Amino acid sequence: MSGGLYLTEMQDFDKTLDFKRVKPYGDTMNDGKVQLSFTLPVPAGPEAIEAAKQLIRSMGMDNPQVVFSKELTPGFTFFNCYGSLRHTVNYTTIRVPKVDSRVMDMYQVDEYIREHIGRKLVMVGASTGTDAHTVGIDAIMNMKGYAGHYGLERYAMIEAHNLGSQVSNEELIAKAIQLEADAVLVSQTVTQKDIHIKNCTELIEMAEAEGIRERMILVCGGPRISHELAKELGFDAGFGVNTYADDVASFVVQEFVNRKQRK
Ligand code: B12
Repeated sequence: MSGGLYLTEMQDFDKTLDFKRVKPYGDTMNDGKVQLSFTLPVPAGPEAIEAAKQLIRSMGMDNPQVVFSKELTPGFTFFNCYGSLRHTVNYTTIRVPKVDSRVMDMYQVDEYIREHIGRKLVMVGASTGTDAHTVGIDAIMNMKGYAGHYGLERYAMIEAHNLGSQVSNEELIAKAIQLEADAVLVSQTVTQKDIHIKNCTELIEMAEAEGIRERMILVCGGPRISHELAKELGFDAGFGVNTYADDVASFVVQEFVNRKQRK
């Protein structure tokens, strides 16, 4: 179902729904109900509960309710609360930059490569810099894949090389040149002190200095990576949480073919 059609059907379903003034939904449309939990560094008791309620009001919520509170350790209280949010959001004006490609499954990607490219595509991936997190890049590349989606190593028409974690940008670029990679996949999980920005910027600068930037499709991914950020940093695409190999492979193969057609 297309997005526009879906919105119309939703408004037919409930006439009080206004996509220009959307509120959280609990029991009834526009009730604004929000559930939230937090900890305050104060002793448990009636004063703690009142403090939590006052905070919820100052967050823009009416009818604050503390439905559960418990001392975590002396001097700290945990709360589960409800409130009705006064704020609304204009959903109709929201535009989020997204990777622009048709998502295909593994079999369709392999078939697309056979038909439009006629040879295996080489993809080299790594978690770079000091980043030791491997689970993200493995989810995309390892044969067994992630959440029921096979990884790139399983694709018949993709030659996937997973270099693992803590790979320096020099090492990744050298390997990409040696393997004549068509795509380089960078994973960044740690973002403390903006280390991911430094890592990614350095990679792009090195790729440009080596004269390979235009020859390769550069993709970045990680839980705090958005397509918008990746583009700003000089990558061709960025992928965040809940990405599967299908998404990445689909983007790379279509971008590869589009580039050939533009030449
Ligand atoms: C497991 C884990 C570890 C393990 C890693 C083991 C391993 N072999 O990977 C260990 C214990 C080693 C570890 C260490 C550290 N960790 Co840690 N870790 C985690 C944890 C719990 C889960 C991460 C994970 O595996 N997620 C599951 C995967 C599947 O999800 P994902 O990474 O988001 O990947 C998906 C997408 O992002 C995307 N994707 C990811 N990469 C790529 C690449 C491409 C090309 C594409 C297309 C897509 C893509 O696709 C994936 C699948 O959908 C998170 C907290 C959390 N719950 O997320 C903290 C977390 C990431 N760690 C954190 C920290 C701080 C650290 C340490 C610095 C702690 C310390 N002080 O020592 C060290 C870092 C060491 C280092 N040098 O990097 C912080 C990061 C905070 C930040 N914003 O920087 C987190 C968020 C915990 C926290 N809340 O503080 N960690």
